[in-house]
Amino acid sequence: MMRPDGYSRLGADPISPVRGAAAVPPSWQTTLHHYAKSLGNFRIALAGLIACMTLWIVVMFHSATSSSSASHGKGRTNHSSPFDPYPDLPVFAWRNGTQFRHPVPPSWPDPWASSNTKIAQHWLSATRFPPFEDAIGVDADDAELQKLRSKVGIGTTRPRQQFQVPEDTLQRAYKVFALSRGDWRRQRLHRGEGFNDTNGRPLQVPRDQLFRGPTWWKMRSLGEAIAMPQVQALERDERTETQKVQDSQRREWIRRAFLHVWESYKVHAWGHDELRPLSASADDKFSGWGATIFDALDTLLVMGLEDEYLLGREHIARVDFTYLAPPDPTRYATPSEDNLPVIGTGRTGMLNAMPSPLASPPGIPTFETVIRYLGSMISAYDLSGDPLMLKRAVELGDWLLPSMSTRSGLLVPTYRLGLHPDGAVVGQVCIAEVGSVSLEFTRLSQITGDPIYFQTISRAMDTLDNFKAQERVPHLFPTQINPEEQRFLPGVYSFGGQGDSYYEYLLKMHQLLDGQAEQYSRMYKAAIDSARQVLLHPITVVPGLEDAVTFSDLHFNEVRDGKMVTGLVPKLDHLTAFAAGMLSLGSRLLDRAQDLVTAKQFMNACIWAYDSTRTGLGAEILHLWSPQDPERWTKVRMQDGSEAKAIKGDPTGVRSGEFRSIQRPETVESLWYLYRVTGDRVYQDKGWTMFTNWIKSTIVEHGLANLDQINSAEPVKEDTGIESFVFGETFKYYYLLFSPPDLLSLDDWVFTTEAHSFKLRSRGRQDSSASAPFWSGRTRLEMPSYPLGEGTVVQNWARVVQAAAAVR
Ligand code: DMJ
Repeated sequence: MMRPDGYSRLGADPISPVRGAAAVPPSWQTTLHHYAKSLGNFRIALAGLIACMTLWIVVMFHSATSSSSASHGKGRTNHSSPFDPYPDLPVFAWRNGTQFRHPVPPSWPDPWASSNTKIAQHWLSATRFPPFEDAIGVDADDAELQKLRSKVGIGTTRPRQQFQVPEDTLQRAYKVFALSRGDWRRQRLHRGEGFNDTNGRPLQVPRDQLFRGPTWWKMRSLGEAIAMPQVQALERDERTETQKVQDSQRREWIRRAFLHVWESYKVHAWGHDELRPLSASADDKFSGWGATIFDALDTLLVMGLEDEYLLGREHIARVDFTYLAPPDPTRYATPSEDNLPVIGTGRTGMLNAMPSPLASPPGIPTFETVIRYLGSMISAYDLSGDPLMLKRAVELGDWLLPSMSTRSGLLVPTYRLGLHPDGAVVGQVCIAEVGSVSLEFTRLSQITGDPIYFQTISRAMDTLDNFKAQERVPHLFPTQINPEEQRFLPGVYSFGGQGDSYYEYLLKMHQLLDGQAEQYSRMYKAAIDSARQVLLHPITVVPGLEDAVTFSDLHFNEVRDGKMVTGLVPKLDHLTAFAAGMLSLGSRLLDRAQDLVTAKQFMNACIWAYDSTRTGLGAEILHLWSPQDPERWTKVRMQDGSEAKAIKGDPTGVRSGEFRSIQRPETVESLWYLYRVTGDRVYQDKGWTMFTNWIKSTIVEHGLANLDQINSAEPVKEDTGIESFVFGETFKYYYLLFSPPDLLSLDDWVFTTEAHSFKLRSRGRQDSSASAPFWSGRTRLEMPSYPLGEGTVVQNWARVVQAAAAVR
């Protein structure tokens, strides 16, 4: 399955050959022994034997990977290795495994002074974005800047003035929708489903109709809350004055870069999901509810951009969650007064038979809707106490509840609001999607006091906890599972795309619940122990790169050419980079010291992935050479005329890659966790270098462009939408990396997979309306006087254009 954000990442390369032999480590023998013991009859035992053998093969591959590290990493030759065609030649190695140097740029007055583009003076100048009072340590008294301070906290423009749909045209459109739904009603509706007769909107499935699980399922009772160990290295801000100045200067550039894109979004794409920065246009990949505004809400609050937040909340108040806009807005571009679509009086066609460019998507992407839309509103509520956010989060949460009204409790991946699965089977689903909506629903229960959301996700988590698989990598899940087919779990086991946040949420649920449910820490610890054995291995194919590990993908029992194949595909996937942050958080919360060592080693690899390219940006995926592949070596002639052997690849050690960048957050996310957990400023400098390289390569007049060919001197800028997570995650993590340690301390807040921060009850108050750490009170945040959910301008126009097309 390919997700809209290009999430799906199945290894494109053939599975690495499984060769070599090594003793199975005792821990694995024990695991496999227990595994076999639990198998009852002969058939099961046979299946178990096959599973054990495949796991044994995996372990052998893994051991071979580990043993080869000693020879390459240190540049020694290995005379006996069958995988080295030039055993007698010395190894050629770059320092830190990279031929490129990306020095730490200055923080002030111009980080891009050495580049040709006048970024600091032009796009990010103080004239466009006046700095905050006291926001920067130097130039704070500059007379020019003082004059500009009247604009503190504001962007520079109003959102695009959009032509409102005249009321009578809108009403006619609603009538068409109502008539068309009447057609649908003649088809069979399920229990609890229905439509509003006047406007055709779906009705919410009543709570008492929801399928809450088979009678044997009982909600586990929660235990006592436990005192969580301290996560952050420093309790107080112990930075020197010089460090504070430098941090504030860096923060200031990040704020201006954010505003550069945000302003452009306001002018060219307001209300749409994403801005396309080359054509200054928009797209609607996530239902057309304005994903960028939602995802940006808490970043606006954290950056102190309160006026921008007020604009955003006006939009949130109007979004109609029951309506999904067609994905390409150019097909229903906002008409003008003299060009109104005519809604005829002829026969009403079925809306679902609409020509495809005008058709609404069949449903919402449930997981994305939870992490981008629901999570952002809960976070905005926790940060500001804004009652509107709570109200709309509850509304959306209620719409989403029936998506888990399935036999297993796992969510329906593409869900039509108002539909009631009523205990139906869900089929094949992605583990990251079904396993990582728990934080959002749990926090919703905490802030409302209504247990239904937590109960609903608990049933899904119990299904995952109780999986009865005979053939499986213990405690891990492949990226695709079918809860109705639990016995065999072949497929790709990964910390990357489609696997990632399932593991992340086990740990963070433990934190959010103050350890009240043992299930989450137990599942997390078991999963990480297993992943350490089967997915984690040292990077040995990059001479000069010291102390670096990666989490590769394990392809387990996949059928290829009629044979079952198991093997590790050595790689470094940008999406896996979050794991360094997760492991460092877990090392503190669950007292797992070795996980912090691994986190640092994995961080080294992720930093190398940026350092080793020409742009200093990280690729989507790097497929690494297998340390057992003799083809990886080539002979090179040194300057002094002697011969040496070098590992192929650019970057060295990379066999092939996807050299695209959609400005993902995972690497800076982990830098931030490691900085907060260790207090080591080296992670800040790495982040600063990455940030300046990012802006240098991507900045264009209307935003920051996604790139192709990032490992070339001239990367190709793409006119694809800027993902909303750039506003919600990438910018926020960069900003926090240079913020005082008590700004969203990891001891007080837990971050969702979309970087939305939820208040921890042990430290903060349960009811956020009483405490609003990120709202100054200049404006009182009250419920709007107009009705909520009436539709944004974008939605209303799309509806009118659809209605006009539906009446023949
Ligand atoms: C985000 O939408 C979330 O972090 C998700 O869990 C996976 N990746 C993207 C950002 O890369």
